[in-house]
Parts: sequence; C-alpha cells; structure tokens
Amino acid sequence: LAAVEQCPEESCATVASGFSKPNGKRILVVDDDPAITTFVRDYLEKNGFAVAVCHDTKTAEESLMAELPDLIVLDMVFPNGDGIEFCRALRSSEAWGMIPVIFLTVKDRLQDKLSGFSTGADDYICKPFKVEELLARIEAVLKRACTNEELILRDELTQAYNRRYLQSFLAAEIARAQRTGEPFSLAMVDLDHFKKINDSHGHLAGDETLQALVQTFLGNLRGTDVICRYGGEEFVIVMPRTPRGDGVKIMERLRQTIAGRPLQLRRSQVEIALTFSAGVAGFPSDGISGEELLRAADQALYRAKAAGRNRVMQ
Ligand code: GH3
Ligand code: MG
Ligand code: MG
Ligand code: MG
Repeated sequence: LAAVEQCPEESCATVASGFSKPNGKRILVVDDDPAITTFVRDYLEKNGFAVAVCHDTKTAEESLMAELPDLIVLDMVFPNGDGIEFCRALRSSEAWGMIPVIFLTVKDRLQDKLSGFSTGADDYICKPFKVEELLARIEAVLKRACTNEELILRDELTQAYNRRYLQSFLAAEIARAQRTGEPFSLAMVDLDHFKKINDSHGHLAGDETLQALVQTFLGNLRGTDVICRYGGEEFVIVMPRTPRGDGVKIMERLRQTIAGRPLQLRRSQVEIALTFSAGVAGFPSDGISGEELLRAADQALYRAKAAGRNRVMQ
C-alpha cells in the first residue's frame, strides 16, 4: 500500500499523455502546422494551461485515449485527415462526445463556418487570428462547459458525478486501458443501514451525511479518481491505472477512515457514526465493458453485505 500512497498521482498521467503540466485545464491543439502549434502552446502555457500538441487527427485520437483534454483546438485541413470528419466522429462517440471543440482554420467562407458548427463545434476562429482572441474564446467556452457539467453531469445534493458522467468516463477509460494495456479498478460502495440514520437523525441529517461523505471520499482519494453517486446511498468510484489488488487496498483504507471516526455534521450539529460495504472489480480480469465491471462490483458488494457489512470484497 505504501507504494500506492507514495505514487505521485498526477505524474504518471502527465508522462503518458504528453500534456505539458500536471495542473491547469488541459487543451489539446491539433494542427499540421508546427509554427501554429508552437505559438499557441507557448501562449496558452504562459496563461496557465496544460497543452498537448498533435499534428494529425490520427495522433490526436491516440492522445484522447491517453488522457481526456478539457477542450480541443482543431484545424480543418490536414494533408491526410479532415477536421470536420474528426469533430463529427468525436461528437458521436460516448467517450469524447462532450469535449468542447474550437475550430481554428484558414477556411473563412460562410459555408465552411456552417459545416463547422453543424458538427457540433463550440466556436470557430479564422486564420490569421489574434492569439488573445483565441484565449478569450477558450475561456468563454470552458466557462460554459463548466456550468454545463455542474448541471448535467453532477449530482445536485453532493456534487459527485452522476451516472451520465460515469458512463462516458468509463467508455474513455476502457478505450485507454485497452490501448495501453494498463488495468483500472471500479468500486461499488453502499452505506450500511443508512435507513437507520434517517430514522434516528432525520432526512436532512441523512442528506448532510451524504454530502460530508463525498467530501471525505474526495479528501482521501486521488485527483484522478472519479466519484459518482450511483443511486440514493450508493457510490461508484473509478480508480484509473490501478490494478484490482491496489483498488481493494485503497477502498479498505477508505473504509477504515470512515469507520474510524464519526462524520461531524455542521448544520445538523450531530456526529454520525457510519460504515460502508464495498465490492471491487478490475479491468480486464472481471470484465471488459462498463456493464460487466459494474455487475462484478455489485456482486462483490452483495457478498460484502452478506458477510456482515463494513467490509471490502473483490
Ligand atoms: P443496507 O446495509 O442493507 O444497505 O441497509 P440500508 O438501510 O442502507 O439499505 P436500503 O437500501 O434498504 O436503504 C437505503 C436508504 O437510504 C433508503 C433511504 O432512506 C436512504 N436514502 C437514499 N437516498 C437518500 C437521500 O438522498 N437522502 C437521504 N437522507 N436518505 C437517502
Ligand atoms: Mg492545416
Ligand atoms: Mg442501497
Ligand atoms: Mg445501504
């Protein structure tokens, strides 16, 4: 477990994907002209972004499998490849359909702009361009995407991700794992006797417990782990680049943290002693689709409940 804890979580991601910095919003710049990509990269990095550069759409596809960017700046004309086709394919894919795209192209006719937007692109800039304007548009698009994410991809009560996000994240994670051969783990978590907490402290305290719990999850997991509220008091946690054995250790540590000290609820002014049960499944040993992995984790969770609760099983 020490090895897991010591792993500087973001560093592997940076090395694998080619993004220039571990922090900051990630922008993928796809343009066959190295003068453009260098110029744009330098300017965006100066403004705090992490930038990855690709010179054709094939490499861009590989970069997407390595790590999800927050936004793509996309050229239209490539010696062998077509930005319009690329954007259309992105939009229809489960894993990458929600990534914002800004076209940056010499094509400045109305017809080109119309086809650009018809692919589902978020913005369109013609070359020659002012890099300050590109930055302003990137920031505006990211701000909208952030609001959107809060509204449609997160659970309102806890701000954990929702099932819709989980589905798309799993598709991307599976594509990445298949390509790199790296495993990942998925845990299904269900609170033990949560009904009793509602019964003895009231539904509002129950709600606040769920909020405090997600904060505790966030504080005890890696930034790259994804926490999703799967149902009422059920959560799914996806741990990228984590073999199942490590996933079990991480969940066991989390279980001990939660079981070891009661949650302090500020608004309700009570302490809630709480435990959870969890089932862990690993890609590819327990399944190669999201459905299979969720089923395997759910079955392991069932065994954890049957064995007496407050435990992690695989
Ligand atoms: P078990 O150990 O078998 O999982 O027992 P349990 O009581 O946790 O299981 P059960 O599925 O029977 O009940 C889950 C309860 O979680 C039902 C409901 O009262 C509570 N719950 C679900 N969603 C929410 C929510 O959003 N807020 C609150 N306060 N309670 C919720
Ligand atoms: Mg070009
Ligand atoms: Mg339940
Ligand atoms: Mg429960």
